[in-house]
Amino acid sequence: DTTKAFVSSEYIRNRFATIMSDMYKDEVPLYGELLNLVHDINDNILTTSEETKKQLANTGEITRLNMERHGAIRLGKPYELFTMRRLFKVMGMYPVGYYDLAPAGVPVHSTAFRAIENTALNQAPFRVFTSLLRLDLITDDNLRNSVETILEDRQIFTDKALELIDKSEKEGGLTKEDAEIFVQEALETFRWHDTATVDYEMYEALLGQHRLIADVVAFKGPHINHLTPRTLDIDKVQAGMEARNIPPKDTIEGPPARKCPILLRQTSFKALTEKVTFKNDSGTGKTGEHKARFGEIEQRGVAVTQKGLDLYNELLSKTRKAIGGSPTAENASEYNRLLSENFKAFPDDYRELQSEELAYFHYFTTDKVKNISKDKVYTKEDINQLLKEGYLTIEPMVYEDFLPVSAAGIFASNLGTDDAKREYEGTSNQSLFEKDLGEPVYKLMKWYEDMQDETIQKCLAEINA
Ligand code: OOG
Ligand code: NI
Repeated sequence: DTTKAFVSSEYIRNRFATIMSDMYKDEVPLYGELLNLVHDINDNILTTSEETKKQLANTGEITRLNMERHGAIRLGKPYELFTMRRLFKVMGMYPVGYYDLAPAGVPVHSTAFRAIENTALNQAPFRVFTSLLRLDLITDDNLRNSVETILEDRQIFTDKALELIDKSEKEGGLTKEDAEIFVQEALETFRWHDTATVDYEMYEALLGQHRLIADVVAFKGPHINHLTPRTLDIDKVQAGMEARNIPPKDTIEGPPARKCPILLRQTSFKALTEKVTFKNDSGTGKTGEHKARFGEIEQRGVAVTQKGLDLYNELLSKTRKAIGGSPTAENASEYNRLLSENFKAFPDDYRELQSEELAYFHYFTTDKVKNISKDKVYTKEDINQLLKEGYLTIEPMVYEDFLPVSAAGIFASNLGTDDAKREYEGTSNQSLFEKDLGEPVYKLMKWYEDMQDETIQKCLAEINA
């Protein structure tokens, strides 16, 4: 029965990413301009740098570059997180990592939904940074109760989307026809609504607690708050934004510019001020303004090991301490100078990052292995020697995930500076998050470790054959 053939989750994911991007371009035209800028800069780099091109071709990333995108949503209650997990699963996206943003002044904890196989990522790289509001961090009891009541009644998913999630779970996939209905129905959840579900007084009360709380609670659904293309040179995009009248954030989050980029660097354009109509008793509605939606750009570098991440965190917090916390417009250039200075302690050479076990790599055999001496069985212990003698080469493994301090900086720059100064004492609560999610998140480091190991084993098998 050929009519019952299921489409792949990569197909559904790409289809969803495409219609989401189209919707966002329509809703936020500046995002479309940002995409053009990023594509121009990427094309330019690919035509001028053979090395970058070769590296991206070897790891398979070249195919995904221009479709690469992540987005973010903020959810209000456990049911929404639980169901969002099921919705993303239909698209082959799974929760990877746990990010606690409370210490950085944002009352949420988060995960990122994404593909978990390298080939699947290269075919359809779309991912969604997903945060859940932490009601336990709302200090005002009355307000917390109101928030719970408001959220209790809200249903962010359409009936048809829920029906198709069930169907996909029961039957193991969706036909092309169902998949098309599914992505259109799922999209409804991410759409912007210019009418709040609360009256002006409640909106102000929520805002008074935290701008983020107003953004989550006052609306019908978790509107997508940004989409993020990947660039090969974020400094060029930052400079290019001003030239195209796209207002950039003051500083780039993450590590400084390097010869061998590590982890993730991000910047954004400032959130739009949008007209909102509030609910009121007579139904006439009062209008006001809300800031939530923006555009972001990311540049991805090599994934680091736990040792590398510890060093990264140490150098970053040393820099932040020196300027007294998060960078501001006033101290941005001092911050950038200090950051570059401090990061001189982080080796900037792939072979050195490899030998000091600071980063993860894909391993490949070279032509030379044809002539390798076969009088022993090679093991993982021999890897460094094989590299040195030219039997193996490495390519950096791209970091596919997020950084909590950077994420908080992105939140803060689009929420207003007052909120950025706040600190929550609340303890991080991964087990509660996983209970609400309905399953544990995938362990971030293990994912890279396993993938690196896979490429090493493949090389050894080839050499020992
Ligand atoms: C999410 C901010 C985090 C990133 O790229 O680190 C994020 C949000 O503003 O909801 O998207
Ligand atoms: Ni983002």
